[in-house]
Amino acid sequence: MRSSFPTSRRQFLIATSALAGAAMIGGGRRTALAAEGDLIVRSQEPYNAEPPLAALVAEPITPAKHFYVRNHGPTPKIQVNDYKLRIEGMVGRPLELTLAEIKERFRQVGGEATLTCAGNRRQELSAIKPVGGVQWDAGAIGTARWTGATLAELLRSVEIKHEAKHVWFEGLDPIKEKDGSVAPFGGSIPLEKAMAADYPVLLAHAMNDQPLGAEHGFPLRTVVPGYIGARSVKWLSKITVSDRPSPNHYVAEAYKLVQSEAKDEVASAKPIYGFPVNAAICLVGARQKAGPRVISGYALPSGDAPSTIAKLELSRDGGKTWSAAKLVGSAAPFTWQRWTAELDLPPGKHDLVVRATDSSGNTTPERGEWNLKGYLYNGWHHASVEATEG
Ligand SMILES: Nc1nc2c(c(=O)[nH]1)N[C@H]1C(S)=C(S)[C@@H](COP(=O)(O)O)O[C@H]1N2
Ligand SMILES: [Mo]
Repeated sequence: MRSSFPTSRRQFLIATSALAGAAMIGGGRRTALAAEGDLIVRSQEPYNAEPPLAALVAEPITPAKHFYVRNHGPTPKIQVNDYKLRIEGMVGRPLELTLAEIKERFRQVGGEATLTCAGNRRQELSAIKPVGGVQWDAGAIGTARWTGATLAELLRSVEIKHEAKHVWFEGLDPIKEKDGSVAPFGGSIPLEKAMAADYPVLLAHAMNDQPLGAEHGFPLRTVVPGYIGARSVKWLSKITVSDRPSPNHYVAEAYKLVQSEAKDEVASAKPIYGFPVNAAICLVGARQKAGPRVISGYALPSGDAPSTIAKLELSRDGGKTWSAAKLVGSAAPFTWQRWTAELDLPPGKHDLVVRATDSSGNTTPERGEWNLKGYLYNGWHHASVEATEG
């Protein structure tokens, strides 16, 4: 029998009550994450890790053990019984909710969305001119099925004042800054995005139908479809409705495209919200026998507006000639799509390149634009392969 949701598998659906029950127990254990070797650790404190690229594209939904972790500070250990989410600011009725109340009072919605770090592929940007920060390969990206209440429904229940324009998020992780001060990680999104009815922003307590793991934000995080991962705040403790973007360091100073650290330049640059169109080659060995083989990777439509991948092209001669690759599975906005291509490589060295175009007409550029913090690299992704005789 055909699925009763032939076109909406990847859309946001009302979650089953079984899940709401399952998510009450467990969670917060590091065992939900990886054994050694499932992730490549980029830094131990704070913990930052990404999967090997071949593992990343093995499945359409990234299992927790292969889901990158991007932490700015220590992972807070939270007792769910002590946990409360506070909603304040430009609201008629400030509110404090336990996790159980968030699950019981609001409709539970589930859907797939890709998270990607703004610093994904920083290694390649660093190759143009070195930048600081976690030196990510192309694995700081993953797609999960998230479940929780919608931010929009929660905000409607607190009566937003008419001058409100932005929604701030604050986490429970104490981050030590260079100047010695300690402050929580924060995010911020425009109110319009917070209220979106399609592809809603979630207050997620489950990832792939399991309670969030400790590293991924247990017990609750935001998931903002289409936006850089930094806006999907983990260990969420506070939501503030305001007429301006959050003054938190990670909104007001970090996560901006700048060429220098000059105060004026940083202050006037806009915070990054949507992620750009992107594509990477993931499964191909650096040395292999000549002959036919299948290679694969991922492509991500731009998150600025609902889009899907329209064209995925592969070159085996460094970008001189291109042919279309095959997109795998169903397409959905704000979600990656995997691709495969069959190649019959003659002996010798080959410079494989991939580029993507989305349905809004955005195309990955030959070279990404250099910026001081190394964000949003989306230049054509190369993989060198040496095919050997016999
Ligand atoms: N509280 C808190 N939330 C956070 C972060 C953090 O350090 N602290 N890192 C952000 C960044 S930069 C990214 S890319 C995503 C990563 O989510 P993940 O670790 O679940 O993959 O979480 C975001 N939310
Ligand atoms: Mo990130």
